[in-house]
Amino acid sequence: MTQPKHKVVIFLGPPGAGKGTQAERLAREHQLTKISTGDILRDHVSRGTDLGRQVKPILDAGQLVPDEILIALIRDRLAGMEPVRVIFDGFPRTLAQAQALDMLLEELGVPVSAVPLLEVPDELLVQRIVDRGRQAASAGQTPRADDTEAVARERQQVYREQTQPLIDYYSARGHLRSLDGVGSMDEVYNRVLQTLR
Ligand code: B4P
Repeated sequence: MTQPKHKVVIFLGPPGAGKGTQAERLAREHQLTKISTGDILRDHVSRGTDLGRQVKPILDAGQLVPDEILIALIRDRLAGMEPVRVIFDGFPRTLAQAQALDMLLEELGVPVSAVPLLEVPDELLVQRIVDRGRQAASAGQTPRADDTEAVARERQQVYREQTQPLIDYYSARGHLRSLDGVGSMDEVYNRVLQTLR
């Protein structure tokens, strides 16, 4: 089967829903480039760049980094990409970001392929994030500063206020594919594949 030239998959879902986990495997198995804004920002923080110093307190507090910064980062990532075969993990997170992404894709003449939405109950989300923090600490690694219960709850609140409106945005455009994000990573991955068929 020939693969479509361009592919743009946008993972939506609350913090800890498993966007990064699923996007990673999908990218690996389907020759797509994963663009994770969380990873890009954390990389800047760990390298101590100007941007990293600017965004560190925002990440640590579980708030969103200003739209202009994220939009510029994504514009840079997409520049010169041919064909455009990407999975967005963590972007867009606001309506302004979604509109900017639509404009960038329109300039490139590339349509959105699908927007899988991972649905997971709030308590399980907090549990996953807190578990990740504990596992990192017990493995002798430095846990993410935002992987604490208090910051996880703050991130849920930010999601509800600023990112949840994107569900209607992509639903109105016919791109949204809701799926159950509860179950083993393999089970969820199989559901992701079904939504993309
Ligand atoms: P992200 O890095 O996107 O953090 P996340 O929402 O926690 O990730 P995700 O939902 O992908 O969960 P994951 O797969 O890791 O953002 C961090 C911060 O960066 C934001 O708070 C913000 O400050 C900033 N930022 C990023 N993008 C931005 C933007 N566009 N605009 C403004 N600011 C932005 O999974 C979580 C845990 O669950 C893992 O431990 C995983 O192992 C586990 N898990 C996954 N699937 C599971 C399953 N099926 N069963 C059990 N556990 C599972």
